[in-house]
Amino acid sequence: MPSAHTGLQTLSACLSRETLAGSLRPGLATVVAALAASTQRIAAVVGKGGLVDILGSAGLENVQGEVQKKLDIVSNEMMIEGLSATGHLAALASEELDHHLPVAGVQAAERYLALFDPLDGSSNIDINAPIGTIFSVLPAPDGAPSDAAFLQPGRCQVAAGYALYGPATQLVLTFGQGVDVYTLNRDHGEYVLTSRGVTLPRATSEYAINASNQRFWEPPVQRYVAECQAGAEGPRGRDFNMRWNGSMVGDVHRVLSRGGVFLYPRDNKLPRKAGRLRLMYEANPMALLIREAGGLATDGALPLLDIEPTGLHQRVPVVLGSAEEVERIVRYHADA
Ligand code: AHM
Ligand code: MG
Repeated sequence: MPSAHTGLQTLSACLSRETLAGSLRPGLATVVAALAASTQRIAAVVGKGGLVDILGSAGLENVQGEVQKKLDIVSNEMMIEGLSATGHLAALASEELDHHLPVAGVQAAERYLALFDPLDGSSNIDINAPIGTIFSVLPAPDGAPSDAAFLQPGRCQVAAGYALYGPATQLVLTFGQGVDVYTLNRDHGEYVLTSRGVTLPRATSEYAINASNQRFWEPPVQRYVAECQAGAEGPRGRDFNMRWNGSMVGDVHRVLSRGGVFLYPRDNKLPRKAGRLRLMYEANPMALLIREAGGLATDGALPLLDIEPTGLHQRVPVVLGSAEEVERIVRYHADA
Protein backbone atom coordinates (compact mmCIF):
# COMPACT_ATOMS: atom_id res chain seq x y z
CA MET A 1 0.00 0.00 0.00
CA PRO A 2 2.53 2.67 -1.04
CA SER A 3 1.17 6.08 -0.19
CA ALA A 4 2.03 9.48 1.15
CA HIS A 5 1.81 9.71 4.93
CA THR A 6 -0.74 12.34 5.62
CA GLY A 7 -0.30 13.75 9.08
CA LEU A 8 -3.28 13.91 11.39
CA GLN A 9 -6.37 14.74 9.38
CA THR A 10 -9.61 13.41 10.77
CA LEU A 11 -12.27 11.88 8.55
CA SER A 12 -14.68 14.68 9.42
CA ALA A 13 -12.08 17.32 8.48
CA CYS A 14 -11.44 15.56 5.15
CA LEU A 15 -15.17 15.31 4.38
CA SER A 16 -15.75 19.00 5.23
CA ARG A 17 -12.77 20.11 3.15
CA GLU A 18 -13.94 18.17 0.11
CA THR A 19 -17.51 19.38 0.55
CA LEU A 20 -16.34 23.01 0.73
CA ALA A 21 -14.12 22.49 -2.31
CA GLY A 22 -17.15 21.21 -4.23
CA SER A 23 -15.63 17.78 -4.92
CA LEU A 24 -18.02 15.98 -2.57
CA ARG A 25 -21.77 16.50 -2.35
CA PRO A 26 -22.88 17.47 1.17
CA GLY A 27 -25.53 14.74 1.44
CA LEU A 28 -23.05 12.06 0.48
CA ALA A 29 -20.57 13.38 3.04
CA THR A 30 -23.31 13.12 5.69
CA VAL A 31 -24.15 9.54 4.68
CA VAL A 32 -20.51 8.46 4.74
CA ALA A 33 -19.95 10.16 8.09
CA ALA A 34 -22.93 8.19 9.47
CA LEU A 35 -21.57 4.94 8.03
CA ALA A 36 -18.20 5.63 9.62
CA ALA A 37 -19.78 6.50 12.99
CA SER A 38 -21.74 3.24 12.93
CA THR A 39 -18.55 1.25 12.33
CA GLN A 40 -16.98 3.01 15.31
CA ARG A 41 -19.82 1.82 17.50
CA ILE A 42 -19.46 -1.71 16.15
CA ALA A 43 -15.68 -1.55 16.73
CA ALA A 44 -16.29 -0.62 20.37
CA VAL A 45 -18.53 -3.65 20.90
CA VAL A 46 -16.27 -6.00 18.92
CA GLY A 47 -13.34 -4.83 21.05
CA LYS A 48 -15.07 -6.05 24.21
CA GLY A 49 -15.07 -9.65 22.99
CA GLY A 50 -16.08 -12.14 25.66
CA LEU A 51 -16.52 -9.38 28.28
CA VAL A 52 -20.03 -8.77 26.99
CA ASP A 53 -22.71 -11.11 25.67
CA ILE A 54 -21.95 -10.79 21.94
CA LEU A 55 -20.19 -14.04 21.08
CA GLY A 56 -21.84 -17.17 19.76
CA SER A 57 -24.97 -17.95 17.81
CA ALA A 58 -28.25 -16.10 18.13
CA GLY A 59 -30.07 -19.28 17.10
CA LEU A 60 -31.77 -17.54 14.16
CA GLU A 61 -31.35 -17.77 10.38
CA ASN A 62 -31.06 -14.90 7.92
CA VAL A 63 -32.60 -14.69 4.45
CA GLN A 64 -29.75 -16.77 3.04
CA GLY A 65 -30.46 -19.62 5.46
CA GLU A 66 -27.27 -18.91 7.41
CA VAL A 67 -27.22 -19.11 11.19
CA GLN A 68 -26.90 -15.58 12.60
CA LYS A 69 -24.34 -14.84 15.25
CA LYS A 70 -25.29 -12.44 18.03
CA LEU A 71 -22.81 -9.94 16.63
CA ASP A 72 -24.43 -10.15 13.15
CA ILE A 73 -27.66 -8.94 14.71
CA VAL A 74 -26.14 -6.32 17.01
CA SER A 75 -24.06 -4.79 14.21
CA ASN A 76 -27.01 -4.80 11.82
CA GLU A 77 -29.06 -2.89 14.40
CA MET A 78 -26.23 -0.40 14.93
CA MET A 79 -25.95 0.23 11.19
CA ILE A 80 -29.69 0.76 10.82
CA GLU A 81 -29.85 3.04 13.85
CA GLY A 82 -26.85 5.06 12.71
CA LEU A 83 -28.17 5.50 9.18
CA SER A 84 -31.76 6.36 9.94
CA ALA A 85 -31.31 10.08 10.63
CA THR A 86 -28.98 11.37 7.91
CA GLY A 87 -31.83 13.02 6.01
CA HIS A 88 -30.23 11.82 2.77
CA LEU A 89 -30.77 8.05 2.81
CA ALA A 90 -34.01 6.95 1.18
CA ALA A 91 -33.57 3.26 2.07
CA LEU A 92 -31.16 0.61 3.34
CA ALA A 93 -30.46 -3.00 2.41
CA SER A 94 -28.47 -5.48 4.46
CA GLU A 95 -27.25 -9.04 4.34
CA GLU A 96 -29.36 -9.59 7.44
CA LEU A 97 -32.66 -8.24 6.04
CA ASP A 98 -34.86 -10.05 3.52
CA HIS A 99 -35.88 -6.81 1.77
CA HIS A 100 -34.92 -3.15 1.72
CA LEU A 101 -35.86 -0.93 4.64
CA PRO A 102 -37.28 2.49 3.70
CA VAL A 103 -36.18 5.44 5.81
CA ALA A 104 -39.20 7.53 6.79
CA GLY A 105 -39.53 11.26 6.14
CA VAL A 106 -36.57 11.86 3.82
CA GLN A 107 -37.38 14.97 1.74
CA ALA A 108 -33.95 16.06 0.51
CA ALA A 109 -33.38 16.29 -3.24
CA GLU A 110 -30.00 14.61 -2.76
CA ARG A 111 -30.92 11.07 -1.76
CA TYR A 112 -29.04 7.78 -1.63
CA LEU A 113 -29.42 4.07 -1.01
CA ALA A 114 -26.99 2.25 1.29
CA LEU A 115 -26.24 -1.48 1.26
CA PHE A 116 -24.10 -3.29 3.78
CA ASP A 117 -22.81 -6.52 5.17
CA PRO A 118 -22.82 -5.42 8.80
CA LEU A 119 -20.48 -8.13 10.04
CA ASP A 120 -18.38 -9.90 7.42
CA GLY A 121 -16.43 -13.00 8.33
CA SER A 122 -18.89 -14.19 10.98
CA SER A 123 -17.01 -17.44 11.54
CA ASN A 124 -14.07 -15.37 12.84
CA ILE A 125 -16.07 -13.68 15.60
CA ASP A 126 -15.61 -16.33 18.24
CA ILE A 127 -11.89 -16.81 17.57
CA ASN A 128 -10.93 -13.12 17.83
CA ALA A 129 -9.74 -12.99 14.20
CA PRO A 130 -10.31 -10.16 11.67
CA ILE A 131 -13.90 -9.26 10.83
CA GLY A 132 -15.38 -6.21 9.16
CA THR A 133 -18.29 -4.19 7.83
CA ILE A 134 -18.65 -3.65 4.06
CA PHE A 135 -20.79 -0.88 2.57
CA SER A 136 -21.91 0.51 -0.75
CA VAL A 137 -23.75 3.75 -1.57
CA LEU A 138 -25.88 4.20 -4.70
CA PRO A 139 -27.89 7.16 -5.93
CA ALA A 140 -31.61 6.82 -5.12
CA PRO A 141 -33.82 6.91 -8.19
CA ASP A 142 -36.89 9.17 -8.04
CA GLY A 143 -40.00 7.74 -6.46
CA ALA A 144 -40.67 5.45 -3.54
CA PRO A 145 -37.78 3.11 -2.75
CA SER A 146 -38.14 -0.57 -3.65
CA ASP A 147 -35.84 -3.61 -3.81
CA ALA A 148 -35.64 -2.98 -7.57
CA ALA A 149 -34.23 0.53 -7.00
CA PHE A 150 -31.09 -1.07 -5.53
CA LEU A 151 -30.43 -3.25 -8.59
CA GLN A 152 -27.88 -0.95 -10.20
CA PRO A 153 -24.54 -2.22 -11.51
CA GLY A 154 -21.53 -1.65 -9.28
CA ARG A 155 -20.13 1.06 -11.55
CA CYS A 156 -23.02 3.28 -10.33
CA GLN A 157 -21.71 3.30 -6.74
CA VAL A 158 -20.94 6.81 -5.51
CA ALA A 159 -19.07 5.58 -2.43
CA ALA A 160 -17.92 2.23 -1.12
CA GLY A 161 -15.70 0.91 1.61
CA TYR A 162 -15.20 -1.28 4.59
CA ALA A 163 -14.18 -1.14 8.22
CA LEU A 164 -11.69 -3.78 9.31
CA TYR A 165 -11.84 -4.73 12.98
CA GLY A 166 -8.35 -6.11 13.39
CA PRO A 167 -5.51 -5.25 15.79
CA ALA A 168 -6.32 -1.70 14.64
CA THR A 169 -9.71 -0.63 13.28
CA GLN A 170 -9.35 0.87 9.82
CA LEU A 171 -11.81 2.47 7.44
CA VAL A 172 -10.97 2.04 3.75
CA LEU A 173 -12.98 4.40 1.59
CA THR A 174 -13.50 5.43 -2.00
CA PHE A 175 -15.71 7.98 -3.70
CA GLY A 176 -14.61 6.64 -7.08
CA GLN A 177 -11.49 8.81 -7.13
CA GLY A 178 -8.83 6.82 -5.37
CA VAL A 179 -8.76 4.95 -2.09
CA ASP A 180 -7.95 6.41 1.31
CA VAL A 181 -7.33 4.57 4.57
CA TYR A 182 -8.29 5.96 7.96
CA THR A 183 -7.21 4.42 11.26
CA LEU A 184 -9.38 4.70 14.34
CA ASN A 185 -7.73 6.69 17.09
CA ARG A 186 -9.40 4.99 20.04
CA ASP A 187 -8.20 7.69 22.47
CA HIS A 188 -10.13 10.40 20.63
CA GLY A 189 -12.84 8.27 19.02
CA GLU A 190 -11.99 9.55 15.53
CA TYR A 191 -10.87 8.10 12.23
CA VAL A 192 -7.57 9.67 11.12
CA LEU A 193 -6.25 9.61 7.56
CA THR A 194 -3.20 7.33 7.50
CA SER A 195 -2.78 6.50 3.78
CA ARG A 196 -3.97 8.47 0.80
CA GLY A 197 -4.32 7.20 -2.76
CA VAL A 198 -3.32 3.60 -2.08
CA THR A 199 -2.36 1.45 -5.05
CA LEU A 200 -1.69 -2.25 -5.39
CA PRO A 201 1.12 -3.65 -7.51
CA ARG A 202 0.24 -5.19 -10.92
CA ALA A 203 2.34 -8.26 -10.16
CA THR A 204 2.14 -10.55 -7.14
CA SER A 205 3.18 -14.00 -5.93
CA GLU A 206 0.42 -14.37 -3.36
CA TYR A 207 -3.07 -15.80 -3.77
CA ALA A 208 -6.01 -16.48 -1.45
CA ILE A 209 -8.58 -19.23 -1.91
CA ASN A 210 -10.38 -21.73 0.32
CA ALA A 211 -8.52 -24.81 -0.90
CA SER A 212 -10.87 -27.19 0.90
CA ASN A 213 -13.26 -26.58 -2.02
CA GLN A 214 -10.69 -27.63 -4.63
CA ARG A 215 -12.57 -30.68 -5.85
CA PHE A 216 -15.58 -28.49 -6.67
CA TRP A 217 -13.74 -25.84 -8.72
CA GLU A 218 -14.09 -25.40 -12.47
CA PRO A 219 -11.12 -26.16 -14.79
CA PRO A 220 -9.76 -22.58 -15.19
CA VAL A 221 -9.39 -22.16 -11.42
CA GLN A 222 -7.99 -25.69 -11.06
CA ARG A 223 -5.37 -24.79 -13.66
CA TYR A 224 -4.50 -21.44 -12.08
CA VAL A 225 -4.04 -22.82 -8.57
CA ALA A 226 -2.17 -25.94 -9.77
CA GLU A 227 0.30 -23.70 -11.60
CA CYS A 228 0.81 -21.53 -8.49
CA GLN A 229 1.35 -24.63 -6.39
CA ALA A 230 3.88 -26.03 -8.88
CA GLY A 231 6.00 -22.99 -7.99
CA ALA A 232 9.52 -22.57 -9.38
CA GLU A 233 9.40 -25.98 -11.06
CA GLY A 234 6.09 -25.28 -12.83
CA PRO A 235 5.04 -23.09 -15.77
CA ARG A 236 5.05 -19.92 -13.63
CA GLY A 237 8.72 -20.39 -12.81
CA ARG A 238 8.43 -18.92 -9.32
CA ASP A 239 7.09 -19.88 -5.92
CA PHE A 240 3.74 -18.54 -4.69
CA ASN A 241 2.48 -17.97 -1.17
CA MET A 242 -1.11 -18.62 -0.01
CA ARG A 243 -3.06 -16.82 2.74
CA TRP A 244 -6.72 -17.20 3.80
CA ASN A 245 -8.36 -15.19 6.56
CA GLY A 246 -11.89 -16.54 6.21
CA SER A 247 -13.02 -12.93 6.15
CA MET A 248 -13.28 -11.13 2.83
CA VAL A 249 -12.48 -7.86 4.55
CA GLY A 250 -9.26 -9.28 5.99
CA ASP A 251 -8.25 -10.89 2.70
CA VAL A 252 -9.06 -7.86 0.53
CA HIS A 253 -7.24 -5.62 2.98
CA ARG A 254 -4.11 -7.71 2.60
CA VAL A 255 -4.45 -7.51 -1.19
CA LEU A 256 -4.84 -3.72 -1.04
CA SER A 257 -1.92 -3.50 1.37
CA ARG A 258 0.69 -5.54 -0.50
CA GLY A 259 -0.88 -6.94 -3.67
CA GLY A 260 -2.23 -10.41 -4.24
CA VAL A 261 -5.21 -12.14 -5.78
CA PHE A 262 -8.35 -13.21 -3.92
CA LEU A 263 -10.63 -15.88 -5.35
CA TYR A 264 -14.02 -17.13 -4.27
CA PRO A 265 -14.89 -18.83 -7.55
CA ARG A 266 -18.00 -20.56 -8.75
CA ASP A 267 -17.94 -24.20 -7.70
CA ASN A 268 -20.24 -27.18 -8.02
CA LYS A 269 -20.57 -27.77 -4.29
CA LEU A 270 -23.89 -25.96 -4.19
CA PRO A 271 -24.87 -25.72 -7.86
CA ARG A 272 -27.85 -23.45 -7.18
CA LYS A 273 -25.44 -20.78 -5.87
CA ALA A 274 -23.32 -18.93 -8.44
CA GLY A 275 -20.66 -18.31 -5.82
CA ARG A 276 -20.39 -17.71 -2.09
CA LEU A 277 -20.13 -13.95 -1.98
CA ARG A 278 -22.94 -11.49 -2.46
CA LEU A 279 -22.78 -9.07 -5.39
CA MET A 280 -24.48 -6.02 -3.93
CA TYR A 281 -22.79 -5.62 -0.56
CA GLU A 282 -19.62 -7.70 -0.78
CA ALA A 283 -18.35 -8.01 -4.37
CA ASN A 284 -19.36 -4.60 -5.73
CA PRO A 285 -17.91 -2.38 -2.99
CA MET A 286 -14.68 -4.40 -2.96
CA ALA A 287 -14.54 -4.24 -6.77
CA LEU A 288 -14.78 -0.43 -6.71
CA LEU A 289 -12.00 -0.18 -4.12
CA ILE A 290 -9.79 -2.57 -6.10
CA ARG A 291 -10.41 -0.71 -9.37
CA GLU A 292 -9.63 2.61 -7.71
CA ALA A 293 -6.38 1.15 -6.36
CA GLY A 294 -5.35 0.03 -9.87
CA GLY A 295 -6.41 -3.62 -9.68
CA LEU A 296 -9.09 -5.68 -11.43
CA ALA A 297 -12.20 -7.50 -10.24
CA THR A 298 -14.10 -10.04 -12.31
CA ASP A 299 -16.45 -13.01 -12.10
CA GLY A 300 -14.07 -14.83 -14.48
CA ALA A 301 -15.56 -13.28 -17.61
CA LEU A 302 -17.20 -9.95 -16.83
CA PRO A 303 -15.89 -7.07 -14.72
CA LEU A 304 -17.88 -7.29 -11.48
CA LEU A 305 -18.79 -3.62 -11.77
CA ASP A 306 -20.59 -4.28 -15.07
CA ILE A 307 -22.84 -7.10 -13.84
CA GLU A 308 -26.52 -6.20 -14.11
CA PRO A 309 -27.95 -7.27 -10.75
CA THR A 310 -31.06 -9.40 -10.56
CA GLY A 311 -31.52 -9.69 -6.79
CA LEU A 312 -30.54 -7.95 -3.56
CA HIS A 313 -28.85 -11.10 -2.22
CA GLN A 314 -27.52 -12.44 -5.52
CA ARG A 315 -24.24 -14.37 -5.33
CA VAL A 316 -21.34 -14.10 -7.76
CA PRO A 317 -17.97 -15.72 -8.35
CA VAL A 318 -15.23 -13.27 -7.32
CA VAL A 319 -11.65 -12.94 -8.57
CA LEU A 320 -9.96 -9.67 -7.64
CA GLY A 321 -6.59 -8.10 -7.00
CA SER A 322 -3.33 -7.46 -8.81
CA ALA A 323 -4.01 -6.89 -12.49
CA GLU A 324 -1.52 -9.37 -13.99
CA GLU A 325 -2.94 -12.33 -12.08
CA VAL A 326 -6.58 -11.37 -12.66
CA GLU A 327 -5.89 -10.94 -16.40
CA ARG A 328 -4.32 -14.40 -16.45
CA ILE A 329 -7.33 -15.98 -14.69
CA VAL A 330 -9.71 -14.27 -17.13
CA ARG A 331 -7.60 -15.70 -19.99
CA TYR A 332 -7.83 -19.19 -18.51
CA HIS A 333 -11.62 -18.83 -18.36
CA ALA A 334 -11.75 -17.64 -21.97
CA ASP A 335 -9.56 -20.57 -23.09
CA ALA A 336 -11.64 -23.19 -21.27
P1 AHM B 1 -20.42 -13.84 5.82
O1 AHM B 1 -20.80 -12.54 5.20
O2 AHM B 1 -21.61 -14.67 6.17
O3 AHM B 1 -19.47 -13.69 6.94
O4 AHM B 1 -19.71 -14.72 4.66
C1 AHM B 1 -18.78 -14.20 3.78
C2 AHM B 1 -17.42 -14.73 4.09
C3 AHM B 1 -16.35 -13.91 3.46
O5 AHM B 1 -15.92 -12.95 4.34
C4 AHM B 1 -15.24 -14.89 3.23
O6 AHM B 1 -14.46 -14.56 2.13
C5 AHM B 1 -15.97 -16.16 3.06
O7 AHM B 1 -17.27 -16.01 3.56
C6 AHM B 1 -15.30 -17.25 3.80
O8 AHM B 1 -15.75 -18.45 3.33
P2 AHM B 1 -15.22 -19.86 3.87
O9 AHM B 1 -16.14 -20.19 4.99
O10 AHM B 1 -15.36 -20.74 2.68
O11 AHM B 1 -13.79 -19.69 4.31
MG1 MG C 1 -19.90 -11.19 4.32
